[in-house]
Amino acid sequence: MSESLVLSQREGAVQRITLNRPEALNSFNGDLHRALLATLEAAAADASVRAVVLTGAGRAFSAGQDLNDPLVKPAPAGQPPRDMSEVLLRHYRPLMQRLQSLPVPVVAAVNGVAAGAAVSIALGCDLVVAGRSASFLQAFSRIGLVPDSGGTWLLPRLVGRARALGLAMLGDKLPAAEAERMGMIWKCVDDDALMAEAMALAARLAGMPTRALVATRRAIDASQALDLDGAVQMEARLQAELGASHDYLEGVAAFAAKRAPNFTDR
Ligand code: T3D
Repeated sequence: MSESLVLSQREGAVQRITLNRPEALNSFNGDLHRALLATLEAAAADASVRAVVLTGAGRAFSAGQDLNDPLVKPAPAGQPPRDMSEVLLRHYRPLMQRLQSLPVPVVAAVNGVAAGAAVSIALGCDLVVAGRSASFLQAFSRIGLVPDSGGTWLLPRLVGRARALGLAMLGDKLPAAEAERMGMIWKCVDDDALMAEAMALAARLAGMPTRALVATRRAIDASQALDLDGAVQMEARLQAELGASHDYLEGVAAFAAKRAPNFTDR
C-alpha cells in the first residue's frame, strides 16, 4: 500500500486529509480504501485532532469506484457474475461507518466532480463545502447499479424523495450552486476560496465542544428512525451525559464570566 495515496497534513487542531490519486480522478481501488481508512483511524485515535477536512487532489474530489479495478470488472462471458456486494461490504461500508462515528466533526471540501460512491462519502461528512466548479453525479444508473455507500439513505433525507429519485435515476451532473440551493450541501463558494473556507470552518468547529458536536450528529442521524417522543428521550440521555462533562461546566462558567470558553473534551 502506498502511503502517498492519501496525504495527511496537520494545521493546528485540524487534520487535512487529501485523496491523492489524481491521475485516476481519485477513484477508489482497494489501496486507496485501505489508506483512507487507516488515515481516518489515526485521526480518530489522536486526541489532539479536533476536526478533519476531507478533499481531493487535482481536478476531482473523486470519481467513485475505480471501474478498472479487477474486483468490479464484469466477469468474462460464460463465468459466474461478479458479486457486486463484496466491494461495498468490504470497503465502502467500513468507510461510511468510520465517517459517521468519527469522534470529531468532519468537513468535506469538494474541489471538483464527485461521482458515484464519492457523492455518498462527501455527503456522509458533517458539513459539505464545494467549489463553484464542483459537481455531484449519481453515476450509478449510467452503469446499471443503484446508489450505494449510503446514497439511498442520505439523498432523500437531504433533498426529499422527488429530487433524490430525479438525481439517482437521471444521473445528471448537479452543479455545486444547485446542490446548495436544494439543501444538499452546506455551502458553495468560489473555487479559489474553497480550501480557506473549509479550513476556517473546521478550525471553528475544532474550538467548539467536540463531544456535544459529535452527539449532535448522532442525535440528528438517529432521529430519522424515531417519533418526536423517541427523539426527546434520546436528547434526554445525551444531555445527561453531556451535562456531566467538563465542557458543559466550562461553557456555563465562560458565559457567566463573559469570557471565551476553552473547550477541551473529546
Ligand atoms: O461493488 C460495488 O458496490 C461497487 C461500488 C460502486 C460505487 C461507485 O462509485 S459506481 C460509480 C463509479 N463511477 C463512475 O461511474 C464515474 C465514471 N466517470 C465519469 O463519469 C467521468 O469520468 C467523470 C464525470 C467523473 C469526469 O468526467 P470528465 O469528462 O471530467 O473526465 P473523463 O475524461 O471522463 O475522465 C478522465 C480519466 O479518468 C479517464 O481516463 P483516460 O481516458 O484519461 O485514461 C477516465 O477513464 C478516468 N476515470 C474517470 N472515472 C473513472 C476513471 N477511471 C476509473 N474509474 C472511474 N470511476
